[in-house]
Amino acid sequence: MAPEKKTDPTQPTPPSGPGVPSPVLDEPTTPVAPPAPKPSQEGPATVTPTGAPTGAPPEAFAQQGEYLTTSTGVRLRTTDRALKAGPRGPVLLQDHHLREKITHFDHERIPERVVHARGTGAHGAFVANGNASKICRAAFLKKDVETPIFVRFSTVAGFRGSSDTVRDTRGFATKFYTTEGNYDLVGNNIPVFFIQEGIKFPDIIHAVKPEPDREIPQAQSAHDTFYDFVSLHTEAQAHLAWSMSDRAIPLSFRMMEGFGVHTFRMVNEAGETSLVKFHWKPRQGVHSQVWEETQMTAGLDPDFHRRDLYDAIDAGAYPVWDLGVQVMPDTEDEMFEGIDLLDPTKIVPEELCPVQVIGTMTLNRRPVNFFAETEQVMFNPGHLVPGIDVTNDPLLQVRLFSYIDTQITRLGGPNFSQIPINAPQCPVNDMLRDGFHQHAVHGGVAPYRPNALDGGNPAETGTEEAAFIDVPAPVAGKKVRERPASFEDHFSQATLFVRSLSPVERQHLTAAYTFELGKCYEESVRVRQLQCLANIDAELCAEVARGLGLPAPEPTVPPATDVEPSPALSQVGRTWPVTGRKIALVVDSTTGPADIEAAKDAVTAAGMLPFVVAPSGGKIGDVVVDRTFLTTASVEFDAVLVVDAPVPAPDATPDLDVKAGQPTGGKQVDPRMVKLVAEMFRHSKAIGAGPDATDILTAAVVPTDAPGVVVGKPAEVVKEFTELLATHRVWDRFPVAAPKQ
Ligand code: HDE
Repeated sequence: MAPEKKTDPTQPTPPSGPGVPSPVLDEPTTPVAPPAPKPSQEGPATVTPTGAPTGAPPEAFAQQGEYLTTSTGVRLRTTDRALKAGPRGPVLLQDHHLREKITHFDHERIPERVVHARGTGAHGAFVANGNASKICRAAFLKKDVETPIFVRFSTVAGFRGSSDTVRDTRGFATKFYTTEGNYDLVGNNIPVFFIQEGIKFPDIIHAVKPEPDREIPQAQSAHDTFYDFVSLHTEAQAHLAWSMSDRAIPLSFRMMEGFGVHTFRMVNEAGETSLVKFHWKPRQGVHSQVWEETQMTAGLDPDFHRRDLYDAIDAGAYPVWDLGVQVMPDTEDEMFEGIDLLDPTKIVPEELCPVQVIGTMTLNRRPVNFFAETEQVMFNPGHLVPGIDVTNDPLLQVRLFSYIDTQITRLGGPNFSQIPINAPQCPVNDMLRDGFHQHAVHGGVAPYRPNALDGGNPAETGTEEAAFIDVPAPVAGKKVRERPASFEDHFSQATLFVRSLSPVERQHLTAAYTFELGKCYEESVRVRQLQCLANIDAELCAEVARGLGLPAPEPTVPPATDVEPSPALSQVGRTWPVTGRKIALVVDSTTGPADIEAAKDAVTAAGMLPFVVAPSGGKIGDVVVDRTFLTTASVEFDAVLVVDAPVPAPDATPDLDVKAGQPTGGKQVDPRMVKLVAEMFRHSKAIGAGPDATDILTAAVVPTDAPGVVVGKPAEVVKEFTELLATHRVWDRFPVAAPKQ
């Protein structure tokens, strides 16, 4: 137990809460106890796998006591001054604390992940609804069972310090700490993959990572080596189409779907098997940024997604996903409606096989320590529990090898499962011993089987309770380096995806291809990728070719005429809850506090989050200003309501891309506000203005009768916002080119 925090009873409790300025504090001189370690920070188990006490107190590896010590517990008088031969003399080598402090610091970094280096983690819980029990015997999928989980979202290509809002696939990895051991669902936010066989993974990653001569570009696919590879290795084209779509620029981690990608095998109590594909469906909706927003955000707030997730959790707006499965019969050919279920470049459209919800995940706690949890967590698609098994998908098969292997370098040895974030929350009794960073103090003398000296411990379980041997399926065949003929179809699923998009999404897709290929120096690479586009969709190819100033080639494969679009693949056309959407309430220092309160109340009553944005910080009456024009930007909000039109402040930035303080009907308006509104208009976000605030709209060249622009009292505007934001953006405002005749 950590000692209780000491407070000085002679001192009054300082006032706290929103709007109360923080007192300026001196460093306290009375020692106080450190914060209590949370369960996942506690040290290793107090008993060994064979039940012998280890002697380690649970909190052995977190902070204890009130005083600064060395790593071996010796109290220190100071950590500010090195031991020297006289105040002006050289530093003495015998200063143990100095050497320990510097040496530890020198070794604080571990290698970042070879892919998915930049990530953001959160804790939560998964509650099963029991629907899966018909097809799966896993204990954590039984009705009402609640399982602790840890999720890590990531980008694939960028380094650990790269920005959140780059165009990339996002990792969506979930660790379920089940009573039967850890189960890891290590998926992505895109349901197909670039390659069909794991042996090609180093190739695609070498191609997308910064080019080896100059190490540029960072966290981008818009470069020659990437397009050189994907245009030659055409099985990458389906994933590439997804990557060029809005799916690769999500608005928030909270608003992404997740996919297991591969087909897995589930086994029920009766031993019957089914083939399944996993889907995470966000209750918050599936939303993306627009390209210009990603560019702005990457500069204004490179931690945009991380901050968004943690802000939401801190605010109690816990993100929720439903976990669903597409269930397909386990036939000998492992095909469904002509789709090869072992090919990870193919999806099964939801219209052909609906997603059935089997449980719900809520993220409700952020890590206490980023390194200890988010950086040290390790996932492995081979972490399976009884009832869930792999298939022969040749990509998945290689992953089963890679994920353990990489941790040996990354986490410095084979004992990474003992790190608290990775440790299962059920009894562990393995016969793995020793190695770097061994924390368990194993008792007994016989870490081998069979043995009699440790009483036969540990015992093997019956087949029924065991994992990894769920399906004793026969395996036969000649040793060959070949793949099935169905794997040769590289374009039909890209066509399916492209044709399932709404016109505005298609326009974004065209712009993304044109931008990325425009960044390639080599014309031969651009031409080759255009050839792939010709094989996917002639119109898309023609539009991209026009943008590049190159001729559109003829297809080299028969055109896919029988592709049925899958509406489920489009993010447009559905409505979603508006809960938690962020509304900027723009005010002036002269705006009446009652008007601001009324606007805040209307937004809050609609379940959305109001942010008061004013020319300067502090308070207006009793209302706290949440953001100033200096500390925020349009990209932070889903909609703006100009409650009052601010007049230009003396420090208004003069060099904005609007006419600063341009007169509108004789009144000056704040150019920073004009910039914010103009950007939100361009990004097709809802815009509202109070009856006295329309000067801003005029100055921002926003017609009051444009789609998604509302003028009225705050309550009326917010009411319309709830409808406008349900579709996320005002899609009608995007200039969609007329379809070609
Ligand atoms: Fe990964 N992948 N991967 N991957 N992957 C890693 O494991 C690998 C693949 C995915 O937040 C690495 O611990 C190979 C598909 C996620 O910690 C590494 C192949 C999918 C994460 C690795 C694949 C993924 C990783 C790097 C082809 C989606 C981040 C560090 C055979 C279904 C997990 C690490 C986290 C991480 C290898 C393909 C998702 C090197 C060899 C397909 C979400 O082991």
